[in-house]
Amino acid sequence: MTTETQQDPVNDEAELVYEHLECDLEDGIATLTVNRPKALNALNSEVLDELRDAIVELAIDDEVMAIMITGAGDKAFVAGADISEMADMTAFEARDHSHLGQDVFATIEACPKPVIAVINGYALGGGLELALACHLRIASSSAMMGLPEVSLGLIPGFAGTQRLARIAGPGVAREWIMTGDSFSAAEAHRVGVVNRVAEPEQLMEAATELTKRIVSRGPLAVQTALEVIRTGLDVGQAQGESAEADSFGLIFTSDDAREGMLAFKEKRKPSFTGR
Ligand code: DAK
Repeated sequence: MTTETQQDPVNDEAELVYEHLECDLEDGIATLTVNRPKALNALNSEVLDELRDAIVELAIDDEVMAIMITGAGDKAFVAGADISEMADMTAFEARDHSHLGQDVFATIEACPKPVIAVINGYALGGGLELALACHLRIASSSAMMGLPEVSLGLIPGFAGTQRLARIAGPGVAREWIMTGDSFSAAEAHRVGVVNRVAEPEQLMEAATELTKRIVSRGPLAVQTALEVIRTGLDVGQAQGESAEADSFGLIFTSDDAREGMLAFKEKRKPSFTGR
């Protein structure tokens, strides 16, 4: 493990420092940058461990309202799982590695705060699987995406077979996975793999603007909606609707719901507290 704990001289609080991840916080939005530019930000075990630590930490940080994940440099978001690390794995090691990636990405998907993938270049293999685990995806118009594992004689191992089929439908998933082809951001947008596309020089601004809009809404409502959507996708529509009704009732106990409806009646902007 390369993570160490350092003292933040300003806040006098412990903060995590990572070897392959940068973490910045501005206006309640944490930006996590995967930083291995020499390997086009490929995900090795250390990066995966660091990603999980960072998400767990940010999820419980009261100052953090949302998280954006991107890649260092202007060439790649993440060019995949680290092929050099995987090349010599035994079958058992490969299965453990698959479980590691699946577990880290499940942690991202289950994060109660909105997580937005900012795809600034290649998002291939494990890189696209990382983006698919995020709640929203915004891509640079020059980004290329795909699941090229079959070109290496492999299959996606970090839940890409499952998430791509759920996000874009089984037809798209089968085509992308069986051909191993790379697709443009425009094509990814057309089939629903990414939510939005922005020009490269406007990508961070567009992603921040979208994230700020989400952060301005009732935080409890946003978190609850995320959870209900995830639950419904796991258990099916009937149980999902039951979870929705329960959560709808529960959220009426919140100050935010009272404030939101009162502000509407008083024709003013609501002031949410997340309580
Ligand atoms: N892993 C390791 N290194 C990588 C990498 C990767 N995925 N992608 C790029 N690099 C390294 C290159 O080796 C090169 O390093 P040096 O040779 O300079 O030391 C450096 O990054 C720059 O790359 P290039 O020189 O190749 O740059 P180009 O602009 O020419 O090409 C490229 C960019 C993205 C088209 C090309 O690098 C490329 O094709 N990269 C590989 C993309 C790829 O196939 N990605 C999917 C990886 S497979 C599983 C678990 C997980 C998975 C599968 C199974 N189980 C455990 C069962 C997931 C698999 C994958 O993600």
